[in-house]
Amino acid sequence: MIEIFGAGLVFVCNEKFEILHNGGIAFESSKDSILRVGDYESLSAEFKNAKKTFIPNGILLPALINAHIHFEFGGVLAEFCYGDFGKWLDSLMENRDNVLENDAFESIINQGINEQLKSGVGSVGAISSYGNDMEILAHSPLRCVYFNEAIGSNAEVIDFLYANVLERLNNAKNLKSPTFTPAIALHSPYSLHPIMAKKLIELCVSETLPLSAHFLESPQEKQWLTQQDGYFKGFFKRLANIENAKPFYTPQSFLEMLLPIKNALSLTHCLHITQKELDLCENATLITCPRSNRLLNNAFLPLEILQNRPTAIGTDGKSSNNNVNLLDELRTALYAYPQADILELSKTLLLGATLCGARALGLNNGILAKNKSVDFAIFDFEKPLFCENQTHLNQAPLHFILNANSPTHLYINAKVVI
Ligand code: MCF
Ligand code: FE
Repeated sequence: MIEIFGAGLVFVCNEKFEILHNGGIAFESSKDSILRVGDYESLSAEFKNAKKTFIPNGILLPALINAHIHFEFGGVLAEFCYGDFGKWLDSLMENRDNVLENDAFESIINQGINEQLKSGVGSVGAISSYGNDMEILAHSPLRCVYFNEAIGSNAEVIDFLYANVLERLNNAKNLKSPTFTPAIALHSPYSLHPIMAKKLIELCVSETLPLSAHFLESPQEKQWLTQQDGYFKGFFKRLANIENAKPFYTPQSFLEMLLPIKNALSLTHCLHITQKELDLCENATLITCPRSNRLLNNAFLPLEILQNRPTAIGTDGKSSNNNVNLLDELRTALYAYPQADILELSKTLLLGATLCGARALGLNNGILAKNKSVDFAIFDFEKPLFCENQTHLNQAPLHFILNANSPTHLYINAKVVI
């Protein structure tokens, strides 16, 4: 059976941010491939026997994509220190075990998943440091790119740590499905030994796995990689008792290491990236997490970068946020750039939560187009989000970010979720 869903406004989420009035999408029940996108009346005429749903005051758009989230830290309330990256990392190292060894672990992960679905998120880039959230995510309705994170700078235990990443990756491969993609995360240039990084990059290349890394997030990381000095010098002395620790990479050598990657590659944060470095990683999609960046690093991704590079958006974990609601993240981002034209910014941010999210994760969704995955959401409103006489200057993307709360319909992988 063919199904048609339509709404007063459709955000196609292609690069030019096309908006259809009284538009819709058609697909075959349970087949994860959009058949047609267009005018609702025309679709209804073409597929006469289709099952039809039309929401007059609704906005139909691709299901949102939270490109960077740590579900495992979902139990954090006020345990970590904000306002300075060094203080945050110290507080995390001190409290990590308390936070993670929680009897309510399963319900914490499920809460995070429900928070995604309830805000219209259909896909996530889930960074997992330990693997405990793997089974729950694999069996959830979310489409999940599951990044098994590698971390460790001590060469003596690198074999053990590498074996641990491989074990988690293999477990994830056994759970692979159309909605669960195993992937690799390199935690960051300051925390990962190059022996392990290189092996994992080779693996990503040979098995075409998506790869993600935190990159140039803090002034401390920048100072460490470019001047071999500052907070991280003390960090390695305290943590590993290394007297004269040296960074493993410069920003440039880290990026050069990633050049062979031809499939999905994402770099999260990048608050301190230079133009030269941006040119060196043209194969990467940036991911920005505005609230996390404000809380840990007192900064937002520079507007020129947000506007000129395809940038996905994520909430990060509750380890650096008050919640993992992507709509709240979009609202914060809207207020973070007062120098930007607010309507253009709204479109950029919505593409960050759809089209660019899909690019970051290597997914076939994030846009309403023929042959793309049937991942969409409809949000209904009491009134239309635009005035009839203003169709030439449609501010609906802005009003959507301001007012969207919870979808009335959410489809993932051609299956109804809400
Ligand atoms: O993205 C933020 C800030 N930057 C780095 N790491 C994390 C973030 N949120 C959670 N983390 C985790 C990371 O996955 O914190 C630990 C890792 O498990 C840091 S260990 C140096
Ligand atoms: Fe993160």
